[in-house]
Amino acid sequence: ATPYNHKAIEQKWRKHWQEHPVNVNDGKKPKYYCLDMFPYPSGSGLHVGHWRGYVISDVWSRYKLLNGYYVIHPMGWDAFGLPAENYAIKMGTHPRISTEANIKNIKRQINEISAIYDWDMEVNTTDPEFYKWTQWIFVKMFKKGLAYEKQMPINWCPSCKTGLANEEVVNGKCERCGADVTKKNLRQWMLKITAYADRLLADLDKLDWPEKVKKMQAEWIGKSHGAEVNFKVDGRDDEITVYTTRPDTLHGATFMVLAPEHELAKELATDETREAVEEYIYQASLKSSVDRMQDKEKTGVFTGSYAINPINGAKVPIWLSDYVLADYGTGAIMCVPAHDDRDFEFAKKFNIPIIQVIAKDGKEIENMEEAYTEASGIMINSGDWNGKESSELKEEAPKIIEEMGIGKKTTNYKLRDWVFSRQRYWGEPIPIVHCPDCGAVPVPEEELPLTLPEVEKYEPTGTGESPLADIEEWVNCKCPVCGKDAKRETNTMPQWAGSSWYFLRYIDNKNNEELVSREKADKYLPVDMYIGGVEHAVLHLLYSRFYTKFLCDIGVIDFDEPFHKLFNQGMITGKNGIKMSKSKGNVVSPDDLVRDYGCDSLRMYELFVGPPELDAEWDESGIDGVHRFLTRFYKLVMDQKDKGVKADKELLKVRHKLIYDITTRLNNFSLNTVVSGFMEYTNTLTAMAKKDGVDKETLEDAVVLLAPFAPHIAEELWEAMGHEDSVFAETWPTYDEEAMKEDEVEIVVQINGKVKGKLVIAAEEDKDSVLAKAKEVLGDKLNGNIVKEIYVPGRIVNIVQK
Ligand code: ANZ
Ligand code: ZN
Repeated sequence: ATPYNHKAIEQKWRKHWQEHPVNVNDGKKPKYYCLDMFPYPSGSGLHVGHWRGYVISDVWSRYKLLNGYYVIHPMGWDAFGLPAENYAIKMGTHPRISTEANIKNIKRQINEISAIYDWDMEVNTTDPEFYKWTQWIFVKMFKKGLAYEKQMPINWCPSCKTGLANEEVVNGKCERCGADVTKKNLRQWMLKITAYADRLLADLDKLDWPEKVKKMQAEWIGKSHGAEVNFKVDGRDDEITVYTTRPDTLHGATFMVLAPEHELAKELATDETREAVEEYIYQASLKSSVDRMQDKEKTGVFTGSYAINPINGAKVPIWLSDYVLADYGTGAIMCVPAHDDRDFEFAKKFNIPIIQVIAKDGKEIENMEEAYTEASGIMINSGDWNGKESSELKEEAPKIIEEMGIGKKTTNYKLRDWVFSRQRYWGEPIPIVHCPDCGAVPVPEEELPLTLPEVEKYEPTGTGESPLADIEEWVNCKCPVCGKDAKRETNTMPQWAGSSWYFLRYIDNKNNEELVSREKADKYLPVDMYIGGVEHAVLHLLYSRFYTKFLCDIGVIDFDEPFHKLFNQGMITGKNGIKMSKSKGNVVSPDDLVRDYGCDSLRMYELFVGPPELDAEWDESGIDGVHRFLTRFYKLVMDQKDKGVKADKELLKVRHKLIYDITTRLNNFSLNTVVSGFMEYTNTLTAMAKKDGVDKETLEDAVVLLAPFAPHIAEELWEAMGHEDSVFAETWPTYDEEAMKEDEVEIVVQINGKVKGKLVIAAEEDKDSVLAKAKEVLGDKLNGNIVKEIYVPGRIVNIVQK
């Protein structure tokens, strides 16, 4: 037979599959929806790291196909956002044009993967027919009171000249450009995701997701229980309410801290402190919230005023410090330096008394060197509460506080409403009209999409308005309610808007009447498996869950969680674990590898580099080994297929073990060991072929098993074996446990736990017979008094002698 020629084979089948798709909806098969996180069509194209996720999802899709499903496996483009816009600013090319060119190039590259994408389902978030529905969802949210305007200090990137959501600020820097993020007071559109906080938290239980991701989401939502306690300001009418999760420590509160933005911050200053207080408030306004949370030396200023601790009447100083955030809890805290690290550090620095109120063994520590932060121990220095167990008191205290009339039991969330406006050009226009009489009025639904007008300059104005503000004929309009002169909203939506719901659109992407027809949604949704990078563990997934719940609530769909199962693949890095990027010059393009080794080899090598959930360093030399394996496999099947060999017991055993190993490893997503399994079994079968030959049925099963991984070679071999239908019309082989059983096993023979010999026995041999044989093997090494004889079936005999 001719040797393996990947080029000819891959070309042939690619063409064939185009004319005869292997994944068709016959209306009878059950559906399986396997979704990739859709890419941003960047100018630099795909590298081998991008391939990994797409290969994993295609393997999984083809596996489901072979299990009798109609697989929904779509692809599309998340194409609004900053990179295209920044490119437009630099080169003067309209973002639409550069985006279209990038999509064309990436689509060509993606087709090299030979995945079973259904391009009829393609979506593009920048297509007005798509963003019509992104705007429609906004209008629906507005009508339900979930989209609202707010004047607020937001994270501001001075370089991108746009507002950023908290999520887009990483270590105090802009996620996009790396510039230091500051604050700016701007009118913003907000989405009330907090209205869904409880459901977003509780429904995590429904999901078959990695525990790690669920935990990250739960932490982001950050639900905590505690109490609000009211402290009177000494000598004034004012009251300061604090939020605490540790009301049990109330007797230990020796000072208070307010966020510099707190409404009383300035007022509490006295003549002596006023200057310092105002300067401190000003300095804090320049920092981002993320900066403030970070662990660095505490700063603060004494206001000059005192408050009264309501539990014991103690007079405590009121300070300002930027480690207290204005928008969490009440923006004011009671400080218990003995039991909180940050308060301890602050008290040490500013010489504030530290009173221990919880002691591990009931005894006070003489010189505290650090806070005692455990939420268990015996209460001390706490009046009536002395002697109580603190963990119990923690639960009880909110009620006691409520009964005393000094506060109330509360719940808090870290989750904030979502800053949904961007002062940029390349995004969905927010479909709102501002009328001097009617206020903010939504664009009528039947007038959507509100299309993005052409502009001449893409630069953000830097004034906090988007470039759209400069286009008068677009901005000036009539109020949809009263017909008077009005102005359009000029902010656009963030890049997350389209990606929060795109997965609903694929299955009905040409529907002009509805976002998705309910009939189709009921039939084909939700997503069964979602595959993508772990960098989206919090935001994208949280936003998508929020949108899905909202669309469920208004009856568009009938389910409230979008993604049943989630798999996060690890990143492929360059040498030494460095992220692949154009700027580092370590990008490996798949194009050359496909040419030299073939798509099948690259697909399998992408899996072979390591456990798919972990990062892996790219080492090109390994692909040769995978290619050699496919060459051997090809030769094995071609040489043996027509020999008419009958399967003996040994062959049956190998066949069923092969099916078992590949199937279980695949089900566990242990895809790298699937590839090594194929290599090992191919060696075994090649050795058997040299002796008595290999039967056709075993070869056929092996080819079907290989098909999701290396579809072209599998299809070629399948045809060569005389089949007219595609290998993907087959059913995934099943294994027979009986046939897999070993007849004989080798066991270890020990004396007093030390290995002294080996023994081959029948797999089912009984204990007495095995022990007798083991003693024979040991012979005169058995020279003491036997006190115990142990047999671990199929593994070890251990004789204990004295
Ligand atoms: C007294 C206390 C004693 C506290 C103690 C902790 C330990 P989580 O669990 O994250 O909700 N806190 C409240 N509002 C804050 C704000 N705006 N900025 C910074 N810190 C704030 O944390 C709640 C705890 O964080 C609260 O409980 C409060 O400090 C602090 F031994 O109150 B605690
Ligand atoms: Zn009006």
